[in-house]
Amino acid sequence: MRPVLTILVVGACLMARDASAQRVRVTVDGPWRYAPGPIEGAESVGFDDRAWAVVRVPHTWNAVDVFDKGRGYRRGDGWYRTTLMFDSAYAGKRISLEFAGANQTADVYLNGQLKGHHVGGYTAFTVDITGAVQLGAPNLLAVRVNNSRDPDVPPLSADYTFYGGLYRQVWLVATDSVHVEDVAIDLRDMSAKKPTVHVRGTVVGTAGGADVVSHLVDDGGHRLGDSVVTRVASGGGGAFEQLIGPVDKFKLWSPEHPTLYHVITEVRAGGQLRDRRTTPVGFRWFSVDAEHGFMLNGHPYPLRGVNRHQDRAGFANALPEWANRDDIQRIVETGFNFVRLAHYPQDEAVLDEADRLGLLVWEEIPVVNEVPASPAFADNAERMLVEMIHQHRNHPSIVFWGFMNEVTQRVPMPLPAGYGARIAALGRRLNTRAHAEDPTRLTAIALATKQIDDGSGLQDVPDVVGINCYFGWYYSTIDSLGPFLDAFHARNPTRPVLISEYGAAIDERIHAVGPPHVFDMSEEYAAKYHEGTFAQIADRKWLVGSAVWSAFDFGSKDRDDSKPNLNNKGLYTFDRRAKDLASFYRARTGDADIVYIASRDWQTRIGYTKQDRLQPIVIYTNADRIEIAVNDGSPSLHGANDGVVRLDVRLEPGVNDIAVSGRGPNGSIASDEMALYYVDRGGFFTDPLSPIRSIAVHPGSTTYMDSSGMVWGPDDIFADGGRIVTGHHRIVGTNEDPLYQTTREGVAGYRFPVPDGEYEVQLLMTEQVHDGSGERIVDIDVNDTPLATRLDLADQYGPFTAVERTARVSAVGGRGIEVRFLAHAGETTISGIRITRL
Ligand code: GCB
Repeated sequence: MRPVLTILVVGACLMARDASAQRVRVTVDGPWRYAPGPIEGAESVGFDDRAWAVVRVPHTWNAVDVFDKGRGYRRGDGWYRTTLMFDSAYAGKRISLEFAGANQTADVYLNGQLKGHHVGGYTAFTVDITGAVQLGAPNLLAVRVNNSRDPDVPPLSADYTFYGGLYRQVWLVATDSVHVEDVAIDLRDMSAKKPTVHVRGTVVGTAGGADVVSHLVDDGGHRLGDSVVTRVASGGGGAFEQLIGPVDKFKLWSPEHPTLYHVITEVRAGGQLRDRRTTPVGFRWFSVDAEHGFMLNGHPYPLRGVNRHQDRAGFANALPEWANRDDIQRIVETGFNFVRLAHYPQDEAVLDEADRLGLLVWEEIPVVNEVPASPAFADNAERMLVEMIHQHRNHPSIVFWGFMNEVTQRVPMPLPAGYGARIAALGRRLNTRAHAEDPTRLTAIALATKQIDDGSGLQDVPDVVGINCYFGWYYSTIDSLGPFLDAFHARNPTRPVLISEYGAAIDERIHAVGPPHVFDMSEEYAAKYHEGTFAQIADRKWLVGSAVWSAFDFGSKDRDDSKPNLNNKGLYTFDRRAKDLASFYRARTGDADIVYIASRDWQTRIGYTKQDRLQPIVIYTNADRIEIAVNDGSPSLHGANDGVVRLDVRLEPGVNDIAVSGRGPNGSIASDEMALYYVDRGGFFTDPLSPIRSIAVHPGSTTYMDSSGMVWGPDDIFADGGRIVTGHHRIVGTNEDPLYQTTREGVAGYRFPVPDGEYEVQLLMTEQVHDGSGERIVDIDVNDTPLATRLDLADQYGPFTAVERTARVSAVGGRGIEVRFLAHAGETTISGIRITRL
């Protein structure tokens, strides 16, 4: 017999004391069954789904394929089925399903009947199933989700992955038939500090009329004020409107003190309490202008923030609630007061946490890059905007509604006539609608620097224009940001401007030896970029604020960086480990006293000579000066420059204890200590008994730590000729892409002056220049042992494929190890050499 999968929604809960006022809101945890579609008849009750996978919702079907080395990912149908049981306590209740997010269209069937359809992957939707539920019998819930590209549905293209699935919670909600359908709260006379809380909403099911009253309470449940009782007449639309206040004793809400109050709205009918809805309230007001930037509660308050994409290692976009909350906690702990939820509405838990922890929010709809002329696209965008505002407007953390990102950057060619004007017209339409839906928030869009002053007029549409600035990364130099901003400000003196994005790749495994270079992907270049960029931002008090791109590494299928399929500009890795650079912001924007040795990502240093023992370290701090002690040496004093102390310390082979301390702005002594490991590879070349058994080198001026902990250092001291070629193409057959992305082309050979003995020599190669056969043909030998004869990487393995060749060789007569290359066609190439003494 086929087991019935039941959801046990406990009837007793509905029958509790205040039976009728009790709302039930529980997750539909399944088990769910899932199968990739399309599947004929999957919505019907008699359909046999026993062969389907058992999954948990939230779920995405793209958790694996978006991270593989192939291009593209599955976009199409996916079916979910589960069974719901309702006991007699549900009789007469209004029962609905709330889908917090399904990417990107969904059809919801109960017992074979289509009960709801939703378009758009990032806003929630509710499906009323009251009439279709059978009490005391299994109810089959089937949901078809589809994440195909639909030219009428934003987003069409963007630098992030459009994972498909029922990827946010599904909630079962049961209420009395008389209940509060929605509530919207805004504050009046806030800036006079005598606020009145304005409560609007609708009550449904009021056949015999109902009474509505709202109370304002603090955290401890104490009442600060009540509305009068409003009679909602039967037969009307059920709308009510109430005032509470003026409230005179209250605490302001701010990131420093996020004091929350609640409005409790109660409905009575037939002499009974039927429903109770709780809505958060934070007493704050804000404004922007082009002179003072952002003002919170009457004071200039520069927004210092990050952008957040929602996906995370191990979950993709199918996050449990805690993971959404955890991200907000991390952002706050890193010292930020602002987040831009890029590039789409995010989970309710994110906003709840932002309210609770005090994080100001820009939330936006996914109108990114491509905007087709289709009226349906524009209608969908507007509907998403309205859904986002209705769903999240009661969160005091939200200050900006955003509606476009870089929409005129990737334009179709040839440019259709009137293209810019059409996009600006859509911008005006969305801007007007956002203000009409919510006059209490400001509007914002983000433009790329080259879209500024493009004549479309788009930049003048929203209240705040965001500019995504990548000076010193995608273009120009780090120092050009300030002059660019000043020129824009001079031309547009009344335009409030926010730096909606700035960032650079931060690969925590890659470290620059010597001066870092743009696109070497090292954390050192990123440090230079962030330190330089932030200093220019902080100097310009007229800016509304700034947001780092981005808080966390995030999925972007087909992006070829040092971490394929990811955008690695996060201050945290995809699995939420803080990169050292996160602490730069703790020092620059956080409140707590901090001294941090920024070498957690570069704990193992290597070198060959005594000079190499002098190693750079960076300290991030908000103390003016700090003391540093290395091992048993006496401490030295160093002044901090804009939160940064940079110096060279002399390390001993082995473990080195570094201790730093300094008095922070709050007066406390902050301190930090860590061990740095120095591996003296010199011994490998001088002492056959050295504990150093392996060395590894690769072309370029960085070190790279692979997943086994081996540090690959620059190869230049061993190489004979050649030039460095770096690309960022994904490499098939390895997880160590950066090792293969840089090659030495045209190298004649290498000499490693090792002592006599037996060695294993491993060569890493890839073809990143040619794609045809016969274009590069090479022989390689190691101490006369042929390792490759007429090797044609493109022909034999295909381009961008990791190739490894290993030889065992003897070093005799003081010859060391010699690797010789001979090209029959094209040039020689090499990506890395590892040598192990046997
Ligand atoms: C941008 C986009 C964002 C990208 C980012 C980048 O300007 O708005 O979606 O991910 O640049 O890293 O290139």
